[in-house]
Amino acid sequence: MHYTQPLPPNQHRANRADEPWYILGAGAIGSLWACYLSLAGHQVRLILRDPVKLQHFSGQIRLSTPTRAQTREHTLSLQAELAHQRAPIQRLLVTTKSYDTLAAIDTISHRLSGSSLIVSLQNGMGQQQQLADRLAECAVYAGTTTEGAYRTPGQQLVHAGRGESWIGPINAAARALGPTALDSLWQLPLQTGYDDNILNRLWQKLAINAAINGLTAIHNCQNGELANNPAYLEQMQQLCGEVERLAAALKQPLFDRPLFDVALQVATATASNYSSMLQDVRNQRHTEIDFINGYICRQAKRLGIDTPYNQALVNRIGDLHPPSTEN
Ligand code: KPL
Repeated sequence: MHYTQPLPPNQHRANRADEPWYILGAGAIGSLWACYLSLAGHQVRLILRDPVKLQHFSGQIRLSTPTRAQTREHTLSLQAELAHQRAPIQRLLVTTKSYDTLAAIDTISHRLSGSSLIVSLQNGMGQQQQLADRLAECAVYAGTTTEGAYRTPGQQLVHAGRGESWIGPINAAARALGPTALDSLWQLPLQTGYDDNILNRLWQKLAINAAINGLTAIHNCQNGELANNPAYLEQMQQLCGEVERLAAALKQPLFDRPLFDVALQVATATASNYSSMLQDVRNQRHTEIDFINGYICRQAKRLGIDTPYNQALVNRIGDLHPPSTEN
């Protein structure tokens, strides 16, 4: 990871709190944050890359939040625009798929400056560092979330599962600004914390995704089915062992108990979920395999560690749907 010295604060910074939040990647997670930011009174603008999508965007998102007692419904009016606009972007949430990050950022780079705040909230690993390198003059934060959200065919956004999110700095400019620059995110009614050592959180999520997502995709099953099938459990055990060996070699702490136990607990707690990778495969979209198990394999190769189970999974998923590859 490259760290750079922060630029001196400039006049834009003082007024950043009034600036709109731009959302790059208006999938379920991006739309969820867009809705909560809008409900909290912030200006929000979705950045769409495709003129057809912009044409079809109704200008509203219907957010449905089921709780045990009732389902709350909100209809939010949101603005959307194309990337090539010129208005400067001071606050940006990046929620694209991991493999799309740099291409998406390139479409708006002319709107970013040394006073822009960037927050990546994505699965996978590698793209956050690429973002920090590409936008070294901006304050770049990265985060991870277990909030569950999906869109229905009727364009409703369902906030299906309450999770937690962690955000922290990944370059020197963000480290210098610290958490207060992101006050608007902490004030949302979502469980979100600031962690200076965000890399650790990213690794924990990466390890869990490496143990669950690809397996559910090749076996075409819900997360909970992994826990009930001895053959799947054996594969999960092997994947976890390889990830743990790599983490140990990198001196990257994971959990205070075996990864397999944690992954099993997550698979059981999210038993009825279809993992994001299975959803991608079913919808014939690119998967994030290259930024999850693929990342593990690339790092392991650098250190001469064998990861046959992770590599086999990358190959199998590649056969199902070619991943969008990154270095
Ligand atoms: O993060 C997930 C994903 O599907 O991407 C898990 C934790 C596996 C839940 O489905």
